[in-house]
Amino acid sequence: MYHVGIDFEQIRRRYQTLDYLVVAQLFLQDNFLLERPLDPKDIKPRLLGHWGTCHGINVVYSNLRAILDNDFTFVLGPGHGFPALQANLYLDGRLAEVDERATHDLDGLAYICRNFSWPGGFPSHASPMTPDVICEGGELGYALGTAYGAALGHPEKTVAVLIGDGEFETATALASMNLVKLFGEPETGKSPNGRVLPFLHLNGYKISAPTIAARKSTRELSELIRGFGFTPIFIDGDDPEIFQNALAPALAPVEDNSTAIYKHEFRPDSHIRNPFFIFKSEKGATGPTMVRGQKIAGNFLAHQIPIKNPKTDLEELKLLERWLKSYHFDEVFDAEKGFITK
Ligand SMILES: Cc1ncc(C[n+]2csc(CCOP(=O)(O)OP(=O)(O)O)c2C)c(N)n1
Ligand SMILES: [Mg+2]
Repeated sequence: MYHVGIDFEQIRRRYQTLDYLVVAQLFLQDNFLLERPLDPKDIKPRLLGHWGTCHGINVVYSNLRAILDNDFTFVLGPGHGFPALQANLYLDGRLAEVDERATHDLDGLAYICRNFSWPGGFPSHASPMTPDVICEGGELGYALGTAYGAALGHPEKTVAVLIGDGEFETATALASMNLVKLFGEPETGKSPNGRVLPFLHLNGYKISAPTIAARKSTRELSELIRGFGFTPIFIDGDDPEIFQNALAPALAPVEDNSTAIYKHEFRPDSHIRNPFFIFKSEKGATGPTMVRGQKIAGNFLAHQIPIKNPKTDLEELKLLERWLKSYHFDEVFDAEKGFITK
């Protein structure tokens, strides 16, 4: 009953498009559609950005978009994943509302890619120039507190917030977990506050080490989160159907369930109080798995630029080309017409 109108395949295609846009921003200064074989001169002279968190951001954002349409505020803790946020804002036309150069044709695509992490262009992190941003995420820790602040006194608002598992080790993020107890139950319609939907991005790694949350058993993590007053909901991997199945019951308005169901909270379809999603995903998923004998995806080495020398090393250039092609961007974007489908 929850899935009327939700096209899982479309969500999956959206991930691919967004992931391509991320990789193109990170690496390319030309040949954005791979109309000819990738050449060293197509690669930016200085590669500066963060890949590892991006697919996960695209997954969470895309699934929220599918179920909530535009009716939510998104707070991004890992602001270093800016290319993913930018890809979503570009694809949805939100960027073009504030920057007329971000068109949905080749010029617009070139504009966002060339100017990512570029002097005078877009910063490498989310920033005040990013539409709708209320938390930069450059200094980790403030995402959850910011989300509660945004929902305070706004019962009409739904604020989704993505917290990195590294960020989850900061004192600020952990202290902000207590805010749930000050917020009442917005879902019942009896609170003056909006709804906060936290997502812990359990990708296992921070900059150069595994995270503490990833070292906990499911039970330990679950009990920790429950102890703060949330209902933990685990989402394992990026399958849109699994993701939507986790989201839908937690987002169902209370009035969809009867008061009787609400009172019997052990009934399987009962209203879920203060959901807290734990989204388990591989760091650097959909990117290169091995580079020069080193494990990249599912490792801390996926955090920043996973292929370091594509401009000077032909083998790495080919690897990057294969990676870009794996997203089949030519099926959604035409050199003359721009986006054919989204
Ligand atoms: C307070 C603070 N400490 C350290 C850093 C440096 N830093 C930038 S990204 C990062 C790793 C973040 O890991 P996580 O939150 O798990 O994000 P993800 O794995 O999704 O990239 C760190 C430690 C920072 N930005 N802010
Ligand atoms: Mg992490």
